[in-house]
Amino acid sequence: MSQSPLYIGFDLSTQQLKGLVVNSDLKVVYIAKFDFDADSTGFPIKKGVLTNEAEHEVFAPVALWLQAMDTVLDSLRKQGLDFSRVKGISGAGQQHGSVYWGDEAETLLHNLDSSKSLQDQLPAAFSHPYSPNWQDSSTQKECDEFDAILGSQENLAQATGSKAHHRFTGPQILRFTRKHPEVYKKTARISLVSSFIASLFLGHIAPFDISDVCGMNLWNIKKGAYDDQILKLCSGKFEVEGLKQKLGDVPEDGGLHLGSVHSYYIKRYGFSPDCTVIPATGDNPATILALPLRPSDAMVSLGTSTTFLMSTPSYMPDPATHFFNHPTTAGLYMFMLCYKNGGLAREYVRDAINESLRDTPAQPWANFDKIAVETSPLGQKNQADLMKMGLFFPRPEIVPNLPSGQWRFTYNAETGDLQETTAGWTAPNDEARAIVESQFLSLRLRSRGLTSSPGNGLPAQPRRVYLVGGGSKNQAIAKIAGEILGGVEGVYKLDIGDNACALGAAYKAVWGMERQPGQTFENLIGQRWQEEQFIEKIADGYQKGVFEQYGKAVEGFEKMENHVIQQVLSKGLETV
Ligand code: XUL
Repeated sequence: MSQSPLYIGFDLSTQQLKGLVVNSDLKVVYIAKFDFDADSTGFPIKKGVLTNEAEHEVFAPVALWLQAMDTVLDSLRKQGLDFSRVKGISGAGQQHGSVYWGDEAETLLHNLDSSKSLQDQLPAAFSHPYSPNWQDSSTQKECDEFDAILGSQENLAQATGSKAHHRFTGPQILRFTRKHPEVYKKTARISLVSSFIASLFLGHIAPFDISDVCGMNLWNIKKGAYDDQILKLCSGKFEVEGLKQKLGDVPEDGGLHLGSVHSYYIKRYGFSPDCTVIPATGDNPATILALPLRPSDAMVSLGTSTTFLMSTPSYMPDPATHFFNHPTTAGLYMFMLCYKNGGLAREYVRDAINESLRDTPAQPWANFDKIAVETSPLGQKNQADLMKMGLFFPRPEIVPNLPSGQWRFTYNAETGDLQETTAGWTAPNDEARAIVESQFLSLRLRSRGLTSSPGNGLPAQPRRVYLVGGGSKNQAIAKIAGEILGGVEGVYKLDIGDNACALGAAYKAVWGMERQPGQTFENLIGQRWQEEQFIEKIADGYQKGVFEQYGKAVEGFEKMENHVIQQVLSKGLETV
């Protein structure tokens, strides 16, 4: 058996912990999973979390993650992994979650006893047994204070990459100082889920990752430092210096060697003493590391909700979007759009179509797809027709901030006239194309300033569009995605199942350990990535004429959103 090096990427997400092992050629050689609901014992969790509905709190027991780590390491051993070959470890953590360590944490981590499990030894290291989860929405008051501290949401977004969000760690910490002041006082350090993973392997508390720190509303991205005014707010009635110590420094290099794996892992699992811990990052930043994503490439995750990720040299924050430092490459940023709606909205239309046809096809999307593809773009049979467009939100939306609802319009691209009307709409058939268009027009609207012309006189657009997640199998969606977003090289399906975050983390470890001085992640991974194994072109991207027509529709779409926002504001409807 070859002794070539191996690398582990852990993905600590909401519902499971995964450990995925790759070799230097990026080939996956082992995977172990621990499903929190199905495999854990002793935690009354549901979908990985506990809730306190009265206060809109969602949180996870940290000891559950220790049990998961013990089991995943055991499972890798049982599968035959020779841990002595593992040269690097990194991870991906659900973003925004925070872990509160007590005074004894460093000592307990340092003195880990290899005859015992992590779960046996570390629960006493935490000042608080729970980690607030990204689904928590208990921090409205704190978000209002964060949004106001620099004068406006726009200013907060300019400084930290995002306006205040319930789930972001800064507002969560401020609420923690108020709800648990005694515990906060006893808290020596605060980790993100990502730096918690690194801390377990280092045997002392690891610093925050340069990308994941941007999910806190505390880090001034342009200055490359915490924002003093915001930290002051976040420390509540406590000393700001105390908070600074709890947060710690943030190294800039995402491939930094944080240190060797703690002797606990050497003795208990046979890790090599030169196995090195590389900063773990957030799950979304790790996702863009699952392939050598180039600036101007876009990734669209079509799950229950839609997420759009791009690597870009431009920093153009806006309250509706997120910017993070790129997890590996200084000078680049990760742009993210995180919708609440997505798959569910498409499924409602799919079901309405099947019902209207009194059909239950073996392939439930067959009718939806056929109708969506047969309908002409924007429902225009010819250029003189009005464009049909709408918003379809079965759940309250945050991009933009609107309550649940459906709104249908017609738009005259020549005169700019926009009318809220269902006249001319044939429901539900016209909605098949309209709903997919609505979702992709929103992506184009919000990412259009970040793309540039690929040359040859072509308009600004992504180079490639990669689709991931459940909806990426759908050819009709892929076709419409290409027509709206463009993509000079086309639309691709990225076939890595649900392993994107763990793969990205493992690749980060490969890069951290094997890079030549100055070699970027994109360069190293690009040289080794066998794209034919992972991606398949499923639709054309840029199509002259259609792309430009959708460009006009984006103007109408923006007008439509603003119209609905004004309407909602004037009616005083509650948003999220
Ligand atoms: C991103 C976010 C979620 C979590 C999921 O801002 O809150 O995508 O990272 O784990």
